[in-house]
Amino acid sequence: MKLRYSPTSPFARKVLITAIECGVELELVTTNAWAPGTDLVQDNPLSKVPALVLDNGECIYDSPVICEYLDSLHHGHKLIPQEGHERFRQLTLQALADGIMDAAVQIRIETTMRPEDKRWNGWIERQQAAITRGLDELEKEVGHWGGVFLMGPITVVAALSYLEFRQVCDWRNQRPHLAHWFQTIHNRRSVRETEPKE
Ligand SMILES: N[C@@H](CCC(=O)N[C@@H](CS)C(=O)NCC(=O)O)C(=O)O
Repeated sequence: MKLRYSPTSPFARKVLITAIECGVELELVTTNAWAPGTDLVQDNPLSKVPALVLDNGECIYDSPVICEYLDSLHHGHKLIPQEGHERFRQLTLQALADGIMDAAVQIRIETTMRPEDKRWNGWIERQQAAITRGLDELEKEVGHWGGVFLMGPITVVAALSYLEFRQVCDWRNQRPHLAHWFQTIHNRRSVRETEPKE
């Protein structure tokens, strides 16, 4: 299986952590989704990474779908509970952290790719407000995650690291519980070995 990814993408980071937690080996193929004429579109018509190309040539995309697929490949403790309330709690936490990453990526596009005279500050402020509300929700919820590293918290790690990596905001300020949890989780191999790099 080949993962088309970028070492700076928080969505790809989520998949890399998940693969390690599931004990699944992936061949990594660095792909620039923005490169004009990229062949990524043959695998993912949306031209986004991550995209997982299976051995039979089929492609699975959108990081939540890839993670669910990887979780289906092992018989150990599932990162996404298969049924019941806890399943939807994990999926909702994943959606919240994915939303924070989406908003952070939007800010980055707006501030580094869009020509300065075409920037829309109202759009940046809207994304920042969504990130702030999302982080406040995480600070309230973090005490309920327990010691297990399931799909929700995995996505939160990818989101918080990305905010720091791209200096989107100082999320630790005024969020001591989240900061403490993040510090603790950093000792995990899957987290240490997948740090974003330029
Ligand atoms: N919902 C997608 C988001 C993936 C995404 O936005 N990837 C970015 C990189 S961080 C990308 O490839 N952007 C290229 C583009 O938007 O054209 C997922 O969860 O996989």
